[in-house]
Amino acid sequence: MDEPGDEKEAASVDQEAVKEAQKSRLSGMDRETLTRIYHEMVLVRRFEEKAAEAYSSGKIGGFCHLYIGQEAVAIGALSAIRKDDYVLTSYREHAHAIAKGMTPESVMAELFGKAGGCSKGKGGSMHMFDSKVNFLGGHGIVAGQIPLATGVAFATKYKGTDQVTLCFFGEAAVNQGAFHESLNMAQLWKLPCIYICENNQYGMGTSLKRAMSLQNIAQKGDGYEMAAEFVDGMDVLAVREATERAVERARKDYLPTLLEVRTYRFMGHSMSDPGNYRTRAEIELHQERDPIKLFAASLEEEGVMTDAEFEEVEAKVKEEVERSIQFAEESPLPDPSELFTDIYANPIVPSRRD
Ligand SMILES: Cc1ncc(C[n+]2csc(CCOP(=O)(O)OP(=O)(O)O)c2C)c(N)n1
Ligand SMILES: [Mg+2]
Repeated sequence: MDEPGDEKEAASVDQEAVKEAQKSRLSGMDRETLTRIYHEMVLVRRFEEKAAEAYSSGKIGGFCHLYIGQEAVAIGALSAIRKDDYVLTSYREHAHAIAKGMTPESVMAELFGKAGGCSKGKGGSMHMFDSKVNFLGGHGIVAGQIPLATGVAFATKYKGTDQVTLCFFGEAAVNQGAFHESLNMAQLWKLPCIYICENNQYGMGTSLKRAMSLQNIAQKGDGYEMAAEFVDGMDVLAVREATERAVERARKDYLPTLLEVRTYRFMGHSMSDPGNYRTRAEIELHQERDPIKLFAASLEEEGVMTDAEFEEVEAKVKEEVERSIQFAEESPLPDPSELFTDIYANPIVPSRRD
């Protein structure tokens, strides 16, 4: 690593550059869209802060991977698609689920393992799913969603629709064969799939630098002659714009795109991660480029939102999150009769022990 002092300076210069770029982008956008994007970013941040509290007090169990720090990626990309487009992602999916139109109530109740959850309380944090809004998971197997999304894109093209599929995954998934096989097929068959690599620079406790030979992920698109872009994942509007370009390519010409979106997770890999593999100073450096603070600063400096309006968003979000907690608390546990419903394998349940 370079001298920490140098990095710090680079980070603050970068922050100014991002703000300037954001400000020039938002000048062409309407106020309502900008406010909605900001609202969604704050909603998913506060939602997960509350989920972390509920986890610590034992109300949520099992695995729980938070998205705090990465909000600009899901919110920016999903702001560029239509309601009938498809989204698939990994286990770090609470934000994508909510941004795709699932209610905070159905996501929080799923975290609590309650019957009112989107997967009837049987999936938990990693298995958010709602086919009504074309959100097809929440997948626990690293890279498992990539061939599935490729198949969804194949299906939409086969049916002759102009829907696109967004497929999100972490940078560690790029080392899996499934990534390469899918990109090869998508380019060869011209499938309207947008592959969005959320490069948060760590796969659990392993730094990208220790695990990947070619770390320029966007460049890997060249191996398949696929259009690819590197995007600043702390700038919500940069993510939105890059996704818009990819969406146009996919809708008009059925062409796939690979986006490498550089981001950073502020929390551990999961709620049980002690985080010994990185320093507090490193985390703080990235927190200076907090995507929500950067966007808020741009909105304020350009006169899009006032202090009173920022407070209004916080108050509204607080209510929304409180409602989701109350819904989750009050929702019943799944009935034991649900134990064998919605599962692949048909269990042979012996009626008596022989
Ligand atoms: C096939 C497979 N191998 C290993 C694991 C264990 N595992 C869970 S998350 C993870 C790291 C994935 O990192 P990345 O793809 O960068 O996503 P991030 O967690 O950073 O969002 C690993 C190795 C798994 N779930 N599936
Ligand atoms: Mg990662």
